[in-house]
Amino acid sequence: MKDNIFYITTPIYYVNDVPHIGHAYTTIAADVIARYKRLMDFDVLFTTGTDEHGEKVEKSAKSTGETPIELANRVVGRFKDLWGKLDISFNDFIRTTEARHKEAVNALFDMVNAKGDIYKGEYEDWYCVPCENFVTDTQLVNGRCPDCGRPVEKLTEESYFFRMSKYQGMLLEHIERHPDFIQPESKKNEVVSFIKKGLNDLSISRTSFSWGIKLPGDEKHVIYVWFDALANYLTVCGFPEDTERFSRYWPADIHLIGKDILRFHAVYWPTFLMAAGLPLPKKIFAHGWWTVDGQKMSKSLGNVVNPYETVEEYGVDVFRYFLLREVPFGLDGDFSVSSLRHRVNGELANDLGNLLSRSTGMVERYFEGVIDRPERVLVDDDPLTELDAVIGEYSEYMEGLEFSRCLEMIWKFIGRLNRFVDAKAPWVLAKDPEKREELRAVLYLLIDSLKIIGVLLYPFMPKTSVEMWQRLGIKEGIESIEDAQAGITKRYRVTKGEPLFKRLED
Ligand code: ME8
Repeated sequence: MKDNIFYITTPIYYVNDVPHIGHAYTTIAADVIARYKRLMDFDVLFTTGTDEHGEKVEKSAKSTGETPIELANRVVGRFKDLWGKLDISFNDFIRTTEARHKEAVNALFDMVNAKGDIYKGEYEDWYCVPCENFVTDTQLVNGRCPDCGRPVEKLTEESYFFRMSKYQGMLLEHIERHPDFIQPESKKNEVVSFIKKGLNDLSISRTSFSWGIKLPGDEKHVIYVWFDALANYLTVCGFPEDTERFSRYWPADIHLIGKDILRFHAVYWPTFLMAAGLPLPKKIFAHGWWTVDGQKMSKSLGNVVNPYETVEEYGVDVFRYFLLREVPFGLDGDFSVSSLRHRVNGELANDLGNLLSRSTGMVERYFEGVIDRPERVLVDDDPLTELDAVIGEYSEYMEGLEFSRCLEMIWKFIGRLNRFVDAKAPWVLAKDPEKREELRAVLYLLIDSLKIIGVLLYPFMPKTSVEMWQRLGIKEGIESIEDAQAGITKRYRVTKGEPLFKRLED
């Protein structure tokens, strides 16, 4: 077994909605990190799943005339299907209605209870059903939910409470001592000022509906959906039974989430874990939100980007590339077909696609498709002398989740190679029989560079990378960053094939 261990999670998505671009974004980003870590020879646990309990799902099922589990069974298929289409390489898919999860939630509850941090009381406050969140009077904005702006309901009920207030100081101290715990920085600051305003105890059970995990010892209550959902991160790594697996993977290296659910992950979750005496995740990274053509995405505006249709129309790798290239990870971004088209035509079809087709085309034309590694170095201005720097920057950006800068840097290298072709003008060298070895060296170097680009792009565009390798005649799979070394392949047998990316017309 590998010693390098890496555990990354996505949120588990509510089954009352079908998957949209937002869900796809988080999941693709997590996939890019998981694939990168595997290239770096890590034993990766990458998990996703669905959040199936709670009032919101119960209400939604009522409106569609299904039972909650029927609704969940139907919608979970949509998520799994989409992850297949988007080449998401998760290792485990958790549904909160599974028996293993109930066991984990009960165990976590018992640990917190044993600490004396759960007590029975009476709850009265505003509740936002879409957010599954209680809101105090002072948090309301114009009488509505401060997060989503929708109307809230007044709820009074008997409830069990978690002594979250007790952990305020410990949590602040943890955040201070672990500067990477909440990222990006701006989001961390928001969390810190929220905590400093004072943490209340948290109601963690409900009696007003029944779709959830029953509270151990008081079956009238169901466990609050966020207590239930957050525990999924423990369930998937074997908690509580499989202690070997649990100690191997927990704590998680990254919980990747959208900024909308940061408070649950950066305040509630760590305090639950502190109470249970379990280690905290190493990093919680909150990315930004997508708007569409400058507007908030919403069902009523009818502008929700459907990832199935986008992939059908443009291809999976174009979608993956666009989402990670367009917006610095952590900031909000805007989805528009015109900027997608612009990137496809410029960066994918022109810069990368052309480099591959002109390089393989010349090997076909001048060497009947077979290029051998030259014996001597004959080329000046060799772009591969910059390879160490490229790989160094690549790792730095990937570790920092700076995907757009990483891609930008790879494209700088692609640009450098395109300029190298123009400067060397192999079509001129080909006319002079005495320059045959120099021509071979130039073309070998280009093909070798394309192999390396295939490795670097693999986390982002796995299908494209594999296709590039196939065109270069490499039979092995892309497995390790070690594959991004220059000059180890003795012979390439290339085929030019169709353009890698089709240009998109207006
Ligand atoms: O919150 N832009 O599930 P959810 C970017 N079940 N990302 C977006 C987005 C947008 N416009 N809209 C949604 C839940 N997302 C809970 C999570 S975890 C223990 C429980 C993404 O189905 C983003 O990652 O509402 C956000 O955090 C997630 O979808 C919310 O998914």
